[in-house]
Amino acid sequence: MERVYIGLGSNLADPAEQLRSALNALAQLASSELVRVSSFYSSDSLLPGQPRFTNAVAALNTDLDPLTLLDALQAIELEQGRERHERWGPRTLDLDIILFGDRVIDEPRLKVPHYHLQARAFVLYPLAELAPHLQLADGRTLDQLLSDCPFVGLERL
Ligand code: A4P
Ligand code: MG
Repeated sequence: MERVYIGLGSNLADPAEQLRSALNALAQLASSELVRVSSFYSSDSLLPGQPRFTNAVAALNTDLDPLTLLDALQAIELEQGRERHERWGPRTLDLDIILFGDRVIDEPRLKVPHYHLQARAFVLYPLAELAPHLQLADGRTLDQLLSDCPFVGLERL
């Protein structure tokens, strides 16, 4: 099994409920075990004119290969996110693979570590709850990333 960190985000009218549904689906993924979930955090959207987001990070152990996991995450997004697509735009449910073990993946459909990791407090701070001593494959520590990305505008729910 490999340890994977998944970023969850929603800006539906009840985003926390959207995240809880997604976590239920993650808990039922084949060949995988949902290990821990961070607190939920609220922050303004990076996309102008959209409602605030709720974000969290989940730790998953899995035997799935990365693209199979991505397929599964996209199926969950479609099942639970698409229904209200028109109402809120495309950000109803976003499931991102933040880290997949120590792997560095650079495929058209999948870039790991997630490309915006270092710039996003709403990913870094929940990740730090689950893996405070994490070190990336390139040697950067989570501590370094956190010190470059202040806890500004983030509200722990
Ligand atoms: N893809 C490549 N790498 C990955 C990966 N590591 N994990 C590809 C998941 N998917 C990955 O994704 C587009 C394509 O990225 C996928 O088909 C997959 O093959 P998407 O989720 O359909 O599109 P997207 O979400 O618009 O792209 P992205 O980059 O995830 O959007 P952003 O930049 O994350 O913007 N503000 C707050 N406060 N909180 C948020 O969560 N999120 C966004 C979304 C904007 N503002 C936000 C938040
Ligand atoms: Mg995404």
